[in-house]
Amino acid sequence: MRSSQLVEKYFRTKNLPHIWCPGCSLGIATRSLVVAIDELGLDKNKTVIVSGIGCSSRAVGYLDFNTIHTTHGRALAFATGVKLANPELHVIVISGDGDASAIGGNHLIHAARRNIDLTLLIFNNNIYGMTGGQFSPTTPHAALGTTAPFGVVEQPFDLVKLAEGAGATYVARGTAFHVNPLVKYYKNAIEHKGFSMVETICICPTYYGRQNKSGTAVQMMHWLKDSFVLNTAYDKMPEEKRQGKHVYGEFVKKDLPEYVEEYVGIIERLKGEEDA
Ligand SMILES: Cc1ncc(C[n+]2csc(CCOP(=O)(O)OP(=O)(O)O)c2C)c(N)n1
Ligand code: SF4
Repeated sequence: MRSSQLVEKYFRTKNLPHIWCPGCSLGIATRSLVVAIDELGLDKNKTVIVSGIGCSSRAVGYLDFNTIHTTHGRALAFATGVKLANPELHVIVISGDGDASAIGGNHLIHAARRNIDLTLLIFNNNIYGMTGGQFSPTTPHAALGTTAPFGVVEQPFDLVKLAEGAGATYVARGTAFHVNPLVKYYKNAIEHKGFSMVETICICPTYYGRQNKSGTAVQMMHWLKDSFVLNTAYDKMPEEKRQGKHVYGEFVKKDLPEYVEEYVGIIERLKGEEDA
């Protein structure tokens, strides 16, 4: 489908133009989600998109689905309620790196542990964009932020490893440059039964880029292109070529009992015992 048709079908045009900064990649991630939904043929009325608070989370204001713009860090809690109330719905959560892994970190690990059938898309720009460039749990060590004017002294989370370690049954990482694989990961995540997490490496030219002298938005996109390597290719690279490279790809795909099915199953069993 052409972009103009996608906009007509899936966006609340009355809320456009968007307020993201020029060069911000959040629009690319949002468009990739819409393409994934369109290619999967999801029913808009059976699709709920939930977000927290942040630049990333503003996507739900533009998307013409059943949407909830919740509180900072709590999107997964709201999404859990929606899914339990109506298991037939596709429930997709959009969250920033701060939203998902700082204030919302506990919700992330427990949603993953439960293997509840939600799709979490973390738009990771390595910074708190909306509030002016404070460092987040994914800001690289020694990078600058408004709350780290001499460099971050902490080590960052690897969100893929975090989600995998917590029990997520589908885990992938894409980038805002590598759009075709990104759409594929979004589709696979939505189709997966259980907790799925896709991290999308985004760029924030306004706060991360300016503070860290990363260059223009175009130069930051070139950085994504040049430094991210598909995991299967990375595995074959000699050690010396791996320096400075990051990986994207699918990392976890497995089947485990899903939380809502188990929960509903217990209710049905107890009802049967009562009736007997
Ligand atoms: C309970 C609460 N604490 C703090 C805030 C302020 N706040 C709003 S967005 C945000 C961080 C956003 O960063 P991130 O989640 O990484 O999203 P981005 O804006 O970078 O997309 C913070 C701290 C808030 N709205 N609510
Ligand atoms: S502050 Fe950063 S993340 Fe937020 S809209 Fe601007 S470029 Fe995008």
